Amino acid sequence: MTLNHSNFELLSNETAITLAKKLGLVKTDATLKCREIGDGNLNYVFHITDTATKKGIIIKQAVPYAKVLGESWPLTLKRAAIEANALIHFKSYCPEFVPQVYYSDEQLAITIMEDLSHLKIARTGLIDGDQFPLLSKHIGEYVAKTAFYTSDLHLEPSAKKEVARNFTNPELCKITEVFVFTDPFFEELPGEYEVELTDAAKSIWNDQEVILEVAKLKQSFETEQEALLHGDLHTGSIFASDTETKIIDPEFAFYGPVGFDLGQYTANLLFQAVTRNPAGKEGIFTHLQEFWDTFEETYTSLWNTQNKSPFRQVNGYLSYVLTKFRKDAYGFAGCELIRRTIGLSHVADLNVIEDKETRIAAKTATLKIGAFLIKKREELDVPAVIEALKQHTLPTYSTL
Ligand code: SR1
Ligand code: MG
Repeated sequence: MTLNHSNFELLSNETAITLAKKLGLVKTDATLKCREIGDGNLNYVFHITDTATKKGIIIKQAVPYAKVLGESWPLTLKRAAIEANALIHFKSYCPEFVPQVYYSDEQLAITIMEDLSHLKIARTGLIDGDQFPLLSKHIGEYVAKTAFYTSDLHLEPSAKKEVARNFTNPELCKITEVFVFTDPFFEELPGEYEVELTDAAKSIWNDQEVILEVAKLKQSFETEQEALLHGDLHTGSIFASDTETKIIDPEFAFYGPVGFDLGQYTANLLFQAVTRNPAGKEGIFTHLQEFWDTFEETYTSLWNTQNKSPFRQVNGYLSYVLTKFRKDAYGFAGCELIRRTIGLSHVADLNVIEDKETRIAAKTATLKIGAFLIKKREELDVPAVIEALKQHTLPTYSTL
């Protein structure tokens, strides 16, 4: 469906409040405050709070271009509807890990949802040294449930294809195809990196084994329809506290290979593992192990109790599926480590390191580990990845 942009109007703090009142989502006689708090790459986010009760709501609005790239990169407003539908879909499988959607409007490209400001963005918290003891178990459970319940093992084949059709998301997939799987792997294509990283970047561009494996991973992203993915499951898409976890921002949702969600989360833990001192690294290794253990345990339990496939008890089938997810995931994780280092969209985990020598050493390490994961993905498990991480020590560490 083509949207008619003539009904689109960018909200302001004032019109956001007027809209919330009109929809009955806030009291009309309340004293309300609104702030635009969007710090992501694509959208605006309005946070409205009742100054007396301190209760709030969030209005997220897409604009017809990628905010970070400017109007030169037009982007469908339909992504707002995809995000709202994905939140509703994922919440039906994992109610505790997904925010409540109160209202959405496809023409205005808005989603109005639960205020999560009592939580912290997981990336920020991890950089600050927050432990988030349940975070990775929760994400493991979330990925297992969404991967299983949206797959052919649970949905009737025709129902699954209908869901997949509704989540056809070519423009957002194109961002991933370009920024994650293409540009970072060719010297002549757009990129952004510090000059001191040139040699390390060249060693990726000149490594034909890496480039061939990335071509295979990109093909898998483009062609496999295993399950409905979040599609951008980095630690900036997660709110967390010591007890609670909420996964937000599924505007990149589409039917793709399960390893992509697993790999993005894995890679974003690895940024932390690289930048921390040996003791801090151990905390991240625990997250990594808990994430993978919980994912595999939850997926296995769903397989054993709710799998509708006549092949479910065939010896070796579950193990084949889990092994495929794992191999794909480490490959995708490698691509994410590399694109966030020399591509166009960086991560604070690396960029907050003030000391230049340490920062360059950290970025050199993420490039090397990225290439290692891509090339060795068939042989890896969590202990092998931890061993590889331990070999990268920085000249000075954060205090974490
Ligand atoms: C142009 S958008 C760059 C990145 O921001 C999003 O969060 C996705 O990760 C995308 O690749
Ligand atoms: Mg996002």
